[in-house]
Amino acid sequence: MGKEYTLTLKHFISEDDSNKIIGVGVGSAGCRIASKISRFKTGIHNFYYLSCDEKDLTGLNKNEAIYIPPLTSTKREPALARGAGLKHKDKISGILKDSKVTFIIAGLGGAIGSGLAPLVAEVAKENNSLVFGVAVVPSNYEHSKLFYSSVYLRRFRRSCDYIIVIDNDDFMQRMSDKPILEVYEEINERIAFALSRILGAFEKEDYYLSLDKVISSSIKDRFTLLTVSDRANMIDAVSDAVASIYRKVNPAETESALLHLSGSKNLLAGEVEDSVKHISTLLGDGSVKVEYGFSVNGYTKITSIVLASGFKTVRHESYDVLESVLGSEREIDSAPECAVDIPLTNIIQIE
Ligand SMILES: Nc1nc2c(ncn2[C@@H]2O[C@H](COP(=O)(O)OP(=O)(O)OP(=O)(O)O)[C@@H](O)[C@H]2O)c(=O)[nH]1
Ligand SMILES: [Mg+2]
Repeated sequence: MGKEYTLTLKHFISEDDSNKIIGVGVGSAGCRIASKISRFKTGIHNFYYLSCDEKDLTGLNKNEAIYIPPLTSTKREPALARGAGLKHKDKISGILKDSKVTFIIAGLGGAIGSGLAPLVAEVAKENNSLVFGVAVVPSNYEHSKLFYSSVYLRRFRRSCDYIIVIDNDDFMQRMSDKPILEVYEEINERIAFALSRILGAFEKEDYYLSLDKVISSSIKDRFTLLTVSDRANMIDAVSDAVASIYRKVNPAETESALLHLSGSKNLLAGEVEDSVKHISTLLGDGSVKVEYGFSVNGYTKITSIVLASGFKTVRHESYDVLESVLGSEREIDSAPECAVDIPLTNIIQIE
């Protein structure tokens, strides 16, 4: 394993550039989650919201809401959303021109997030930004979404420097008896809270992780998973967050892990130490370095947030049957397909 050279935030950003960390929510889920994250202190300075659906942008500040008119009002497909994005690439480029680090948040499996998020990542990279993709993948029961989410998870990963996967199923199981919109609202709050703690908890008494640590512990071209669990007992909360990792990847591939614990003022030093040891025995080959942080909240339960990196594949990639048949080396069309509306005036009909 042994990384010879570790990248840190300083490689991408100087102190003067510290307002150039940008968050972009794409599509319905992406916009909702990004808007929740914007209410926490995270070190992300500006948020933008991008969609082909005006409903996703209602109530947002005009300068932050970027409407990408759809190519057609009747069909919803990722390729059409990508085509619409390409037509308005200047709008996307405009918001990203000074970005040094870009977080792109999208739910995959629908049309807009799947089609536009990889394009936004490509544009951010063209502007020399370091790009984190935050991909929320659909629950198992959403059969109609799984194929696209699988295809576009791979596309999104290729377009980003780092990709963080969050599984709706981790949260759904615990909230199955509530109305779906309330469930999403609550999941979004949990995701925003988890990301804010991982990126830096900013209260005086907190012992924090940071974007710097996220960068130095993330493995390029590998998947990173974010899992969250709330339990009365710290070890249970950690075990539960790790169990979510086991359900999605081969845990032996873990190369690094960040652990954040949040609970009442009485987090015990011994329990924190046991949790860190526990996680290092459950993930990787026993030599994984676990960095940790903790924060205090008014909540009686303990929240355990784990960011683990190094996975060659995640379960959600396997819903793409073509990939399973052809293998990862071969693709039917390696270019990202997209629909464009160019008038074909120069084509002469041959009798
Ligand atoms: N966590 C969370 N997941 C959501 C939410 N809304 C939708 N999802 C998930 O994200 C996936 C993509 O859904 P949307 O974001 O609604 O899709 P879209 O990108 O807006 O594309 P369209 O289908 O064309 O509207 C879905 O399969 C759901 O699993 C949300 O508010 N929170
Ligand atoms: Mg939508």
